[in-house]
Amino acid sequence: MKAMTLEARMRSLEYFHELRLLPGAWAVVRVDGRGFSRLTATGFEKPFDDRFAEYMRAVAVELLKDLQAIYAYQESDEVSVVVPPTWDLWDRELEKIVSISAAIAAATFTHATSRLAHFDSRLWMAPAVEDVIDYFRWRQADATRCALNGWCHWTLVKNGMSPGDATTKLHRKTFSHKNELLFQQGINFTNLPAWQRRGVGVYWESYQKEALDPHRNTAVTATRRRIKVNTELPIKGAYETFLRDLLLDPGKNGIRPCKTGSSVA
Ligand SMILES: Nc1nc2c(ncn2[C@@H]2O[C@H](COP(=O)(O)OP(=O)(O)OP(=O)(O)O)[C@@H](O)[C@H]2O)c(=O)[nH]1
Ligand SMILES: [Mg+2]
Repeated sequence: MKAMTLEARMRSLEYFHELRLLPGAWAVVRVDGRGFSRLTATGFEKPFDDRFAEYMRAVAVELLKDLQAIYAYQESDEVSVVVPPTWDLWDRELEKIVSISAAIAAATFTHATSRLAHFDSRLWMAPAVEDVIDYFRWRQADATRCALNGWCHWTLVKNGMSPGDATTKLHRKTFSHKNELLFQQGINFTNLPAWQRRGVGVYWESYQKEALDPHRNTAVTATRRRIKVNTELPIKGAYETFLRDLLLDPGKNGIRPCKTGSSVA
């Protein structure tokens, strides 16, 4: 049998390079800060820090643009970005998607903070848009759960309890128990900023802009699009409707995935 060329043999050992997103599947890529418990231990407010949130939103914006995605959702140290079944960037190669998304997140966060940050990245796939809606309902529920837990934990610690004792006190406690605990400390969970409890959505929106028609020298109204960073996301049925509209008809009102480098007015 004829020996493989060195080129063919080496290429064949790039074993996972053939893996691609399944045809016709929706895909979500989720990046998550690596060891961010340590990274955020000093220099950031607990449980929530406005600057940290800004940096993570910058990560979401970059991923939305670069991956030509429909929607990016950020909570805590993670960002989920959804691409439609027709998406064909990088020939749908799995290795490209996870490595480049992690690199974009790490570069954006590091550039914003001057702290060396790494992200991991993973892929989720499903055949139906309703699965994608469930995915984002799942992440939003996680945001709410983590926000309540974080607020309880750090309120107890700020009031003198050791972190270990605070963890023990909160272990296996119900949602309403934790709400009540916070309330007794003078904090009404439902009055805390929506972005902390619900996470943040990033997507394209259209808007009308006054412009000058240089040929006729008259004022005209042009439709432009820009990135919307929504810190007041709806919840439950309203969030599902919002997502369904966005996912099924991203072209409506000019909201559509953007080619990298195209103009953002
Ligand atoms: N101080 C502060 N910490 C935050 C903020 N947002 C997220 N974090 C922290 O980021 C961490 C995210 O949790 P994880 O992703 O589970 O923990 P991790 O240390 O990053 O671990 P791996 O992801 O497994 O590498 C938690 O410790 C959060 O408290 C914030 O606004 N302020
Ligand atoms: Mg993390």
